[in-house]
Amino acid sequence: MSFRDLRGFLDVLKASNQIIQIERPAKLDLEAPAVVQALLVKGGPTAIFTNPDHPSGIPLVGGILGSLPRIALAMECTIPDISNRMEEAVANPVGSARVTRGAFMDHVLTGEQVDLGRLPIPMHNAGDGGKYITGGVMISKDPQTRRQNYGYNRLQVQGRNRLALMMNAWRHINRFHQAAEQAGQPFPICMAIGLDPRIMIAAGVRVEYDEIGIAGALRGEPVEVAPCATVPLEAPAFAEILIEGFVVPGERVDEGPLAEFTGHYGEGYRTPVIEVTAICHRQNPIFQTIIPASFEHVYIGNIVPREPMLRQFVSHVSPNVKAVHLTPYSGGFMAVIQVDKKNEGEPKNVALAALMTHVNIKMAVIVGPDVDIHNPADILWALSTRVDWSRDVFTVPYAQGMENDPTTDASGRHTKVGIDATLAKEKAADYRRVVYPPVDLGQWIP
Ligand SMILES: Cc1cc2nc3c(=O)[nH]c(=O)nc-3n(C[C@H](O)[C@H](O)[C@H](O)COP(=O)(O)O)c2cc1C
Ligand SMILES: [Mn+2]
Repeated sequence: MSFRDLRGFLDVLKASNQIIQIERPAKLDLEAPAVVQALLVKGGPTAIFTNPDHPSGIPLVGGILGSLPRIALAMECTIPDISNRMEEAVANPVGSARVTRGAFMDHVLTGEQVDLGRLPIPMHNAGDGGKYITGGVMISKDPQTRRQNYGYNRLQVQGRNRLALMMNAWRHINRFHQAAEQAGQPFPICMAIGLDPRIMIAAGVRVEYDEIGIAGALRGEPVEVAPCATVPLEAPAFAEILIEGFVVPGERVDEGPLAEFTGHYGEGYRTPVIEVTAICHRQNPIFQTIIPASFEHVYIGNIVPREPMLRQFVSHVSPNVKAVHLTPYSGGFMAVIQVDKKNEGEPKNVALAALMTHVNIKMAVIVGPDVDIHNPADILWALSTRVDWSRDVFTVPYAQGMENDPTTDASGRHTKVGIDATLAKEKAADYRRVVYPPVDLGQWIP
């Protein structure tokens, strides 16, 4: 079943029992987002709300890429193959294909018609600073090279046609915006909402070229892009909704807080402001959101883009690495590596390599080939039964960490830890793992 847009992927999810349609009216603020979050924590399907309490009648969907089975469906591969597919796509980008008219041009609202209140933009959590667009992909352009960039920036509604734009210092869009602002130029942006999930996966990656090429590689053919209505940018032709506008030079506004991927609230920011010039949408659009601080947030931003790098680093020190995983419930701070060790010291070397892969990786757990790295219970079992805590653990004090991690000091440093949770070789004969045969429960439970 092939797909080229969010609608097509929703059909794939339906066919795989990965989405349920909720017709019962749900409150847009706090209620529908809490239901999506509860589904993500439970595992299993996510939900599309056909009746969120909003006058537009636009359905709300979330959690699309919030589980490994759904990510595998989006990437058309098996779960163990996700990091291979990603590595290949990043190494072999496929340029986009320009079409003259995007489907989003069906309805173009400009001038006085621009009103963000027309869209079902939720307040996700009572601790959030307001209504936020979190599930869209931000498109901008390097004023020097003219290449486009895809990334994520949360947008806080500040009025009918104004949005606060949060950009971390090291983002590509931040560099482009600084150049425009220094020249006193309004900076054009386009927020595309409701996309082919491969575009969403691509936008989470950091590369020095236009990320749409990664989406093309995952698709196996170029992604169609079309000119925006009011800004000099190109957007995915089959996006459900576009919000176009310009960042006003010199202006700043109070923004936040919003649940961060670490599972904690961060401080508020002073951020630039977007003046919206157009809202474009397809016939019967669908509004997509990402629950802030959810597994989906972490999978897109911290896991899928980084697992290929993690595998490269640990495979460099050991040919016996079988699989790697960054875990969603750890905010991507914990790496779990499965090794079929040939030497007793090998797991520690693998842990050292894992901790070097990315500044965010704070904890490396090495397990044996009999441990399912996608099952938290299995990992905790290995930690509980196979670790001798004074021999099998090493710490690296004062290493650079991710500054939003609550354990970091004022300069962003904290202690990293490596744990050898493999069974000691001399114990292997005496401590065989208890295993029951796999069962297809579908055959036993109606
Ligand atoms: C759901 C989600 C929300 C994000 N929100 C923001 C944000 O508000 N500001 C920001 O600077 N980065 C945010 N990020 C991180 C980056 O935008 C993202 O990782 C991207 O790869 C950066 O693109 P770049 O390398 O082109 O700069 C978010 C990531 C995700 C997945
Ligand atoms: Mn980029």
